[in-house]
Amino acid sequence: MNIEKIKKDFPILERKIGLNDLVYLDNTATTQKPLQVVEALKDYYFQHNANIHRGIHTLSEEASEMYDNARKTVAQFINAIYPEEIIFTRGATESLNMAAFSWGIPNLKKGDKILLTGFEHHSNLIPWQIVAKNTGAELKFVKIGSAGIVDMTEFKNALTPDVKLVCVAHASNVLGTILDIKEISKMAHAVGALVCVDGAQAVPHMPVNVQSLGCDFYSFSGHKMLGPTGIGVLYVKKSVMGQMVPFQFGGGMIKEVSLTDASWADAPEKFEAGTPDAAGAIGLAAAIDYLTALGMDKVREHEIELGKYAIEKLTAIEGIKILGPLDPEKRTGLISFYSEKVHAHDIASVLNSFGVAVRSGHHCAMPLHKELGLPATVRASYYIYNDFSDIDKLAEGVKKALTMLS
Ligand code: 7TS
Repeated sequence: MNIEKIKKDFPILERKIGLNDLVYLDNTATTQKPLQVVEALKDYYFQHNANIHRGIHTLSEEASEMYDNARKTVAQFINAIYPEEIIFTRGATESLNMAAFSWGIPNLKKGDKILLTGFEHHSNLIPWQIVAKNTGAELKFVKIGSAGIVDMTEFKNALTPDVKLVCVAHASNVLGTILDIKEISKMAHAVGALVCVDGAQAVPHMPVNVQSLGCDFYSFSGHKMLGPTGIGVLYVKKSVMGQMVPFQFGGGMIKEVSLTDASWADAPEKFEAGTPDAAGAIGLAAAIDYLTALGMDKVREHEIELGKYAIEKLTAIEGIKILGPLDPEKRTGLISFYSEKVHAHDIASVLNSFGVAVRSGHHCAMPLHKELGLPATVRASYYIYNDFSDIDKLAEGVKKALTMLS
């Protein structure tokens, strides 16, 4: 990948933070947006803006077609069989809440188990806590090994016949660990459980093929993959969609309405009540076109190279400990670390004074941090526009922070 050329598509990367060039290493939280995505939004709003599927005037027809095409683009990107399997949401959080409320509450009961890992993001934990409270089902957790890796034998043993749903992150937003979803789907289906995947940290970083993964639900956010904020996706396998009830009610999702009753449109409209974020979907499709032109296998290769380099640089710093697997092939594009002497927020603050943007804290994975006995960690996360010099600046900044503060 030609990183210099890619950087030119991201005007924000020319910014200064104080006197320093911006080094943006907070891509797990959100990525920056290329000109092509902003141009697609501008073109939509300035040339085609109308409410979709509601008018027969030209603009409404154009906007509707663009929105429908965006759904097809998403379906192709993750290799869903039917575009109707793609439900647009506000983001991964809303997607997971939809899976929980539309499928979990009506289909689970007392005695059923929901299986998760101990490293789930709060967005793939709390909705299931609520489902458990409302249905009497119980949550069950697969332990994470010391190297941040989930042992497949542990997973298999946890898959008792009372497990009706497995809800796991494809990649952890703290450890970086990538789970073998294909194997998990096979094992879960063998005991009759469905599989719901939180792909927020996977889809932006690696080729994802929902048919080959074999999962039943797959969620992700547009803003973590060059797209706009406020748009996300819940993929639901067609054979499972019939088991779901609508998540929200109102315009756009009905077939027939009387004063006292209503019936629902077919999916995906059934799950997209109200005026959808057409601009967001079109912006997401532009982001997907951008990533597809680069090649998702190339994106993955680039992140493995950066990961290898970042692990080398950070492990060489005395007093720094890295979380998650040390093999870059087993992790996605992020690296979390800590010092026993200097608080994560202080390291992040010193890094910021050198223009290096990272995140510090519990990264919305408080149970994992409690399990590790750490109040907070620093997380550097890289993407298509980062290069080795960004990792050098990170490592230099961390060394300076340790010298200044310990
Ligand atoms: N799942 C995972 C694994 C995530 O990392 C995130 C966001 C979400 C779900 C929720 O996505 P949202 O777009 O709906 O907010 N993770 C992070 C993070 O690690 N730092 O900021 C947001």
